[in-house]
Amino acid sequence: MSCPKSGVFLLSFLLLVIADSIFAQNPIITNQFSADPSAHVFGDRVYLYPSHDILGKLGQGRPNWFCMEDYHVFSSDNLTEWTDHGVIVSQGKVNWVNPTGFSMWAPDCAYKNGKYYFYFPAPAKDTTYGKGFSIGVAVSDSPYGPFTPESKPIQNVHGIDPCTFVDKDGQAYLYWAQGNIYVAKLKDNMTELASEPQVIANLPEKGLKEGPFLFERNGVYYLTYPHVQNKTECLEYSMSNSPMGPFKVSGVVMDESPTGCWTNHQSFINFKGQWYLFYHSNDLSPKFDKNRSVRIDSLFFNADGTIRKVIPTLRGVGLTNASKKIQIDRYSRISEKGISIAFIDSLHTFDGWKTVFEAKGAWIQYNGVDFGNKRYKLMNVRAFSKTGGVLQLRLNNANGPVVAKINIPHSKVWTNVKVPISGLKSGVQDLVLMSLDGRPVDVDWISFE
Ligand code: FUB
Repeated sequence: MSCPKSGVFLLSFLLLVIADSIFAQNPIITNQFSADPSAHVFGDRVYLYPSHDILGKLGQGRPNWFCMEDYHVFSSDNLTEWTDHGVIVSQGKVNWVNPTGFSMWAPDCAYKNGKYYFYFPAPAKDTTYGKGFSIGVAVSDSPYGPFTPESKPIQNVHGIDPCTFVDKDGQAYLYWAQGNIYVAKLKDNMTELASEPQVIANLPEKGLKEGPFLFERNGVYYLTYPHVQNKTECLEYSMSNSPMGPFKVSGVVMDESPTGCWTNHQSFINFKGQWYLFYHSNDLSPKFDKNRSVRIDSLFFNADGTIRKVIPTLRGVGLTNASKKIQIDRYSRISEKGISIAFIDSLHTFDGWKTVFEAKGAWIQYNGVDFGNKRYKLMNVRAFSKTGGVLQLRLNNANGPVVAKINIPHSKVWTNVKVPISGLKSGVQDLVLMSLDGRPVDVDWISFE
């Protein structure tokens, strides 16, 4: 969904200057936990509306469960550098929400007629609106807020995981989950239903379904949803020629999490001609899967319109500028032996990861480093080695030409090592860092100047 460019985007630019910048591959948000990503293209930027998992304290919602107090919005114009615009809605500032619920679950945002509508589920303060979750709306003139919450939740809607879809004819639809997946038309004001909620039929009956996200491509409407077929949630989809169905179950977009993260949650965008899948895993909290992190990978369609399964990657999407810190632990490929990825400090996972080289010939490959037209002469390596060790930088693959030899000195602390490079071509390159002597070396990042 796109919207007219206006003064809003000038203001947006000014705000970006003061907002927080984050650079990352997968996971894309590394300054906090983030889950249930709902991504949209508004103007020439991608806006991301995730849930905000926190580690709950005693009295904050249900112990050892999801704990969410507020929502941030993030934006990017290249999918690799994200700006955190800060909190847009929090439980204490919506008068109908239980301020001790800590259950601000999966949200969504839509644009219509010059306004942005942010939809969020939360338990209400009292039972006037029914038990369990209701769904509220907050309205803004810009995609990053300020959002003003409506004083009441949407009438006749009970459940979680709202998703809004505005069709080409301007008709908006609201989808949500409550055991089944429901749909209703929205009125032009986007805050009230225009039709009775109806259960979407023909979806899998066995196993939990939640998190509906609907998008349209070439006249086909894709209803996507996490579904538990076996132990944890897969991302699945159904296709139709109408936003209200009937839908036909069509396949799996992403298999169960390889790390055992019980939930997954998805959104899809087409940005500058490429389709992307936003989803989540528990990268920054491997021992507690209710503290999740948003990821992105590229998505492709078959000629018949069906979706090709997405294999989750650490490398994620987009190019990485050669002069920035290149986190090679978010690799494209890795040798089978003698190398591993670990947290820099397992007690402070937000410090990120390192690559641990432990055998001669072990290598890691990071694709898509953009050297542009600049003539780079030096390589920086942030490394740690108690013994000292020798690494090599190659181009293209593990057998490609050597462009740098890096002697890492033995040290008790992390050290920045600078070495000359030769034979490096301009443009976009795939890089391989390899251990030449097998002595143990940890690498945090590399960069070029
Ligand atoms: O984030 C809390 C809940 O977990 C969401 O509402 C579901 O979709 C699942 O991801």
